[in-house]
Amino acid sequence: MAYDAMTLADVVMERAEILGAISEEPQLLVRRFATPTLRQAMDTVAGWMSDAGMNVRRDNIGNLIGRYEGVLGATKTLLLGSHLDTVRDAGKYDGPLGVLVAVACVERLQQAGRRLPYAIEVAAFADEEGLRYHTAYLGSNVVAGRFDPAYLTLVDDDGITLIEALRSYGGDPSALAADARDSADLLGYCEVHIEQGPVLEALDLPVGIVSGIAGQSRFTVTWRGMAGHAGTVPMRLRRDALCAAAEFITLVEQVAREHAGLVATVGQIAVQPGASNVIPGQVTLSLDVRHLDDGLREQTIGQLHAQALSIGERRQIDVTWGVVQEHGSLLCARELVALLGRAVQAQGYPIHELPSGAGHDAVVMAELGPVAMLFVRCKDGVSHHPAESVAVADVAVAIDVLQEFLELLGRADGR
Ligand code: HGY
Ligand code: MN
Ligand code: MN
Repeated sequence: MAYDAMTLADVVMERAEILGAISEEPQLLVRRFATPTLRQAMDTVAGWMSDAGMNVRRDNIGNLIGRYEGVLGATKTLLLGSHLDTVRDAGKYDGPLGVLVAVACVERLQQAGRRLPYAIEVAAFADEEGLRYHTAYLGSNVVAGRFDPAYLTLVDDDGITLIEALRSYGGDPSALAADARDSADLLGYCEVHIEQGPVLEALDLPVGIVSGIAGQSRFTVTWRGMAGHAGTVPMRLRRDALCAAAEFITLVEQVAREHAGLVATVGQIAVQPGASNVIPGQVTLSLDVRHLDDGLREQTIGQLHAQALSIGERRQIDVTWGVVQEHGSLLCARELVALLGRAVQAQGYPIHELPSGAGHDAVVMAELGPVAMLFVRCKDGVSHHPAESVAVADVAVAIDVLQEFLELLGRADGR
């Protein structure tokens, strides 16, 4: 097989189709943490990694890590990768593209019989989205030594705790701390990912370089009122939890619209008891707030929290505000951004830097060392949706850019 970028890009697209068919549900793509479906996807990628000359291992949270040795005596390692778990009704490329492009670059090295002055490890992370347990980055947190054992008691929608899910997946919860990666040999981490936004398409650019990743805060907000008969309780005597939550949800949108770059989303809501003839007694909703400026994000959260309590007081609804997870914003490492820029220019494209509103495993991998990300144009900027798509020609550009980045890193400071 020729190993020019277009051929490799065709292989990446074929493999993305194969992974896109590995789902927990037949009608839509969903692949959650610690499920047999995720294991099937990991096993599939493990085969491709082995074919590319990589030694493959798995850790106890379910990450898959392929390693391609450097030249004899190489002492450093560069981490590449992304995630294989998905959101619900997902697209095929959010996560898998980064893993497959990284494997393609190793494949090209192997076919050329080449080794770099450092080793390459490609990580397929087991849980970036947090769909099952609502805490993003479970996989990369273990690699970075940031896994919080309290997560083990989290319960999914089927009442299965994380520790039970892990055990049935074949992981050893007591070994998670030992799976943390020593950072002494790391040159850094670089992730290729679809942009999940409209900027590159508007600029007619195939790739862009990520300048930074917006901080994000996730909450669970619970509204407790009083259930009652929909036909007999007069409106003035009601403590309707859903009406209180609805007032808050429209406020979330209104506040987010007040600041450029601020986004706030209520993506999940559960109503109890959930009968059409019963006044809702309890509502639980998710809240996701993001901005590149941590101060503005924190100020917004304080404002929304105070307004939730005020709505609750006025409506005699008990409001509880639970923090699920918070990550500060991250600036990508300038030295790696510069190398990526040279790699982009070497392919004949202008450098365009842009921030990421989406979170990525790179946020956590920054605990271990310098990180960089390369964005790939995606059609209409659509993501977290089955219409998510990339052009094979743009994937070919990403492969060539990453390959050039690997070479430049190998030549950097006389490695
Ligand atoms: O939610 C995010 O930003 C990412 O897709 N996990
Ligand atoms: Mn992603
Ligand atoms: Mn995502």
